[in-house]
Amino acid sequence: MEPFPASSPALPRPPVPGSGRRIAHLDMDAFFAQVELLSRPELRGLPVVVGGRRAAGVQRLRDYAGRGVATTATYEARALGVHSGMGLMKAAALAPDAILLPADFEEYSRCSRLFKSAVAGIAPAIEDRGIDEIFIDLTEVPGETVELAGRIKSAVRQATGLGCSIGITPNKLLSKIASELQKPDGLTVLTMADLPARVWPLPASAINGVGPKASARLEAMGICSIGDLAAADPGTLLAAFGQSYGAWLWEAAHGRDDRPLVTFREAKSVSRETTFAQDLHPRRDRDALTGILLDLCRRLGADLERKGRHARTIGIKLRYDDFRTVTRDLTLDRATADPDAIRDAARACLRRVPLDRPLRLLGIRAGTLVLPGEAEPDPFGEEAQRLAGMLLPLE
Ligand code: TTP
Ligand code: MG
Ligand code: MG
Repeated sequence: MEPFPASSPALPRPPVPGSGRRIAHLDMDAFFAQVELLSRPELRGLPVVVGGRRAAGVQRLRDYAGRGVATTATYEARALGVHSGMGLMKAAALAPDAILLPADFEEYSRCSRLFKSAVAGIAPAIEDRGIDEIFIDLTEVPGETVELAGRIKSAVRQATGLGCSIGITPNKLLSKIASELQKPDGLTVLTMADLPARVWPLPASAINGVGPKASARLEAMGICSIGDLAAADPGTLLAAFGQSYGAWLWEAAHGRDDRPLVTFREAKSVSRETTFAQDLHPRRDRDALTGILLDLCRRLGADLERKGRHARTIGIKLRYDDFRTVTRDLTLDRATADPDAIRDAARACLRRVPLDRPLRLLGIRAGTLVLPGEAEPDPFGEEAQRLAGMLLPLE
């Protein structure tokens, strides 16, 4: 077994990737189906499948005809063999009495934002991995691991009424595997010492990044489990899969993964811009420009709403008729997705650029995206970094 270096308890240090980290992966259980059950509690405990057309409403799976697929199914329906991505006709053959509900993506997005905000209230360093899952860096969050995970699960349930499963390990790769191990309502904490007993017996395809093609090739080489992969000759893997993927496979099988979390703060900005059919003059075409500005602000606000993010900075981009481009931006006191607040910020930026010649293009950008209501001040922000910097010379 590889020794796993623990961080020094005596000195607070900035976390070193891969050493002594505490990374959680949280994944909602049967997400779309659970959300549906919130408004239809009478269906709890029954096999329920989400998919199909909205117009069809609620029906028995046996009454479905068409080419739709299941987005997900409750664990009761899974016990009958139904799973995500399965054709609904095939699912009907396995579970004719199951209830089929149409999908309501807006509601799932709303619940997604709610559970992520609830977690951010406890642990703000979050990497968004999609509608129903996140990585959370718990390294710097005070509290014993199991107790902390319990608090996170309660906060998610309180905010949404929904259950989730959490895996906690030293890195993202293992946490993603661990969160699956005891679904639903699971909590799985693994250390590197647990690797042989808990991870090596799993199929190689349990590693995120080993798809059907790679696992078929591995199987053809006699490598079925993660343990087989860990025991394989690295040279053989390099020869079969190439330098980079081959080496990665071997590292992954040994549970090694130094990737940092990509948190919201590092996430990209969103922007909207428009090039005019004809150049517009800031004074002569003032009304047309105002209309375009308001439209861009509305769209940008809707983009942020859809992403479930608020912006801390708003910027503008102007291109003049001679193709010179200028940008200005403004940091807001409060993060926002409100089109009116975006418009006010954009106008404040516009007052800081010369508006004396025709324009070809106007753009608006929302940066420093955060979760609505995300705890402020940011514990991983300037102050924490300044402290980390001050402590560095002691190392
Ligand atoms: P998953 O997290 O993969 O699945 P799940 O939450 O339904 O079930 P569990 O995690 O407990 O195993 O996906 C999250 C949601 O994404 C899921 O509820 C529906 C949607 N989805 C699809 O629409 N199509 C798919 O093929 C998959 C896998 C998921
Ligand atoms: Mg899920
Ligand atoms: Mg998921």
